[in-house]
Amino acid sequence: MANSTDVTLFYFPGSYYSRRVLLALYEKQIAFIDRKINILLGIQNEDWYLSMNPKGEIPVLKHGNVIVCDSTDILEYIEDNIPTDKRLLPPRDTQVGKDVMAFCKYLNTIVIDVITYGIWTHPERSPEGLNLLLRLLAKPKETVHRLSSLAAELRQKAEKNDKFKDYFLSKSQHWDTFVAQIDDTETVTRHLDGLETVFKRADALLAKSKSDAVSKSIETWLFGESFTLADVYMVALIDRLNFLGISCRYFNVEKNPNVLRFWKQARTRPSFRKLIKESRWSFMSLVAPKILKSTASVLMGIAVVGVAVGIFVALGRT
Ligand SMILES: N[C@@H](CCC(=O)N[C@@H](CS)C(=O)NCC(=O)O)C(=O)O
Repeated sequence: MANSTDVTLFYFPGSYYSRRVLLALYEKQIAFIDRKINILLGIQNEDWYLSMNPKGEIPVLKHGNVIVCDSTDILEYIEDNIPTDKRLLPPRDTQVGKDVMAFCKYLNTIVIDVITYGIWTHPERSPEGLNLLLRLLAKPKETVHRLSSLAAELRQKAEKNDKFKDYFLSKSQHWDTFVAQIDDTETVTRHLDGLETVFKRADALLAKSKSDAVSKSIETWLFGESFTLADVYMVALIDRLNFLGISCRYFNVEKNPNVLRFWKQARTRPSFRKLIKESRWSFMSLVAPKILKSTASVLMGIAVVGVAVGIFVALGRT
């Protein structure tokens, strides 16, 4: 591991953008101080966090005294300022460097939040069925309700917090618009359909790098034989679609088979294995209180009914 004890990552294990950064850090074997920010509890809206990232978003990377927000900027910063033997971004003045950057930019146009919550709140849109964890959390109506009340809570915070008033107001407006978007089937369908082109393009790139390879047995990626930032972005995308149970729509043995080969290869990488292993447990520890809370209310309900029936039966006997 690179000696990078002055690197701290503020992130949430299940977050799409955090996972890109985690993958890159694992690929480059950069050690870092782990600061999980539970966005389900709104920690990103606390004053200390907003002073670091005025957008109230994760991930954030702190390197010494330097604070970098936004996954794309973080990934580029790591490449330029935390050197290791492994580069994920070929020099920017080469054609391949430009191609990698352009493809990352293209993948950044995907509105992953609308896709994620669009499926989460309407699980019937997922052909493979939601991941078990999401099923435990996905109470469609409750989620829409929670997002709407989140907007109201943020408006209240705006009244009480002068320093970050504008932030809270704009975020509450964001959630209002967002709820309308994910509730609108046409909007979600448009975003889901848009992914068809992304996967077609990725498949064509993967087919080309395979045919350009000197040996057919060599592993190839989006832009040749090296695993690059473009691959990091693509892995994070497929990982998310897989979690939502919708990846089979975009690639399988017949449709975009080069993406299927890519995904099989990617899953065997130590960085991806580590991502899955680490995030499974840390994600569970963050969402477990919520699951336990809902399970506890069910158990409590059963207990109350049980006691009531017991009293009823006992009274009947006397
Ligand atoms: N453009 C940003 C997007 C970051 C982002 O949207 N993060 C989400 C989690 S995946 C977040 O912090 N959500 C919490 C909130 O907005 O309150 C990036 O690339 O890092």
